[in-house]
Amino acid sequence: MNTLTLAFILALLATGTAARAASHEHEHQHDAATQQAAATYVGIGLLKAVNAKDGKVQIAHEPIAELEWPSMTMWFTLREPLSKGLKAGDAVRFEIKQGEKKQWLIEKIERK
Ligand SMILES: [Cu+2]
Repeated sequence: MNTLTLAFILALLATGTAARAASHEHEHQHDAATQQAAATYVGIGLLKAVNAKDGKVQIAHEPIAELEWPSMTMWFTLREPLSKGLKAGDAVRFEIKQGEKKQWLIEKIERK
């Protein structure tokens, strides 16, 4: 990848992230606080890709303050197969827990 391509991708990411963070900020903070005791964290994001074969989804998520995570795009492992109603491009709300191997598991995911 050359420098110009990289700069273009970074600019795209920054634009999308700022818009999403602004629109959902309040609801996100409220949800996260109520889930903290069970060590389950709530995230809001955009479903980017689905790998049904390996049971994984890629999500561009907003910051998750309790985990000190900035907004980013990453893969998560699904605890259960994804509901057929969900597809790439959907805005989602999800709950995650860290598994025994330190991997992040999605306990629950639904269209937002
Ligand atoms: Cu992340």
